[in-house]
Amino acid sequence: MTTISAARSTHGARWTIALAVATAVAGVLGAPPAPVFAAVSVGVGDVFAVDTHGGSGMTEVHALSRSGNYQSFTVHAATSLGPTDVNQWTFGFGDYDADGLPDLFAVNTADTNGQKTAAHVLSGASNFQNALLHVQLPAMGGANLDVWQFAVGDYNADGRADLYGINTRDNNGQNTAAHVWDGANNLNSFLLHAQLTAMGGSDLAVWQFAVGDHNADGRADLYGINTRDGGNTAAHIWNAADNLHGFLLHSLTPLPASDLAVWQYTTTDYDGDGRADLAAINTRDAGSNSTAIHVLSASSNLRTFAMQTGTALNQSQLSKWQFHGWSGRRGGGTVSPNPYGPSEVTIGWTPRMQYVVNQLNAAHDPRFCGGQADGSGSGHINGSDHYSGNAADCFAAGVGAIATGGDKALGDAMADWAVRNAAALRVKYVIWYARIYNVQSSNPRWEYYCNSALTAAQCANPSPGDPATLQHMDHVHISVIH
Ligand SMILES: [Ca+2]
Ligand SMILES: [Ca+2]
Ligand SMILES: [Ca+2]
Ligand SMILES: [Ca+2]
Repeated sequence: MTTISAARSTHGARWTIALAVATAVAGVLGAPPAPVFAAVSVGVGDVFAVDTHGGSGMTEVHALSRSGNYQSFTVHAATSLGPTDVNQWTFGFGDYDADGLPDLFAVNTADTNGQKTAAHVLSGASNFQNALLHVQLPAMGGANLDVWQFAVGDYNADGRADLYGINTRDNNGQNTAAHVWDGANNLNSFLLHAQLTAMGGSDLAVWQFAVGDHNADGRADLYGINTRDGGNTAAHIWNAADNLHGFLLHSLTPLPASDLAVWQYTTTDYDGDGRADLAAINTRDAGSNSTAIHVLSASSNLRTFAMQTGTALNQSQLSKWQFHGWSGRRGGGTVSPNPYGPSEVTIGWTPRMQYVVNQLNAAHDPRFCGGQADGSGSGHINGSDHYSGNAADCFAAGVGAIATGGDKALGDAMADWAVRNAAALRVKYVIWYARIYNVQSSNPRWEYYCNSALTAAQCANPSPGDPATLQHMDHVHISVIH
């Protein structure tokens, strides 16, 4: 195995493209060890940009960073898939193997000499190198992408991403129909066939479809974008919980009518409320001389912009690029204000802390939460909020482990959730992965954390076991105001 890394700079961002090249090693018997790749590092609200003819010679995945206001990238990956033709291939992102990381779905609509449609899934855990699945879709021949559109989302809230296929000319052109292949059954069976309510046949030169969880019930709903509703772009959302029969929303957005040769629509949870916001991508924004993003918030019923900006990606062409948002492993739900006042208890959590734990369990499903101590001394430092029931330790990895991969992504998501909802939840501070966020600071931000029971060297490089736990490499600590 030889690993070649190439780096170049643009827009101040570091581009690192790692290519793994298998080579025979003379004199070594047996199979070479499996290559180990760093997992994809992506945040909720990021927007993936698939470059079908990347400079590496492969289909590449890049991701524009939400936390960087889309002025920087979180991902640059040359996938194990060669260059692809957007007239034949289409893409989506979802968590196929339930490890918390987004996987790349690549759909080949002209497999077996055009006779079949096939889906390839490349794992986020391998930075889109290793194949999790290659399957020909049952009951599908080849598909014409002028008629069919594909999208990825979790239809049945089992934590595994499913594949949606939209046929805009079902029933001899009289209807638009949605089919959903079950991720938990390796896309070998269907979860749904449905003709969309109040839709005749549709024209993909005018309509675009995307999926995302609009109402935070964990099920990915179908967004239909009509780019020429009078002078505006309109959105309609069919409810997954109602088998895409009833509507969740009809919205005339503030976007003017748009040209699908230049604009693309996707969903992403920009504001982290667990509801999929609509991202309108203008690939040829003259004002910023870049690919621009306009985000319409789900909480405003897609009527208010949460963000409009040029990005770190130059102007692009939809004959080469495709865009898809990332809303996280599951919806976070809407957080209502913590109804409980401060109080002291001798055993267990205060109602205020218990409320946060309940909300976190619903939003992000930690391995377990603990850390309610009775004050008799249980390893926590003197004065710890644990002794008054005002702190919880919620584990993303095994106790004493240093979280990696999906465990790290889970911890990141839990910590990010606690910080973003700090005001509503009455959070005082959060500690995760050797960083602390003190909400009550005059300048609240993530800062380096070193537990007082450790030396500086141990803090900087904690070993598995107690040092890893003390540096919060395995769990997220949340304290509430009391
Ligand atoms: Ca995954
Ligand atoms: Ca599913
Ligand atoms: Ca939903
Ligand atoms: Ca949202």
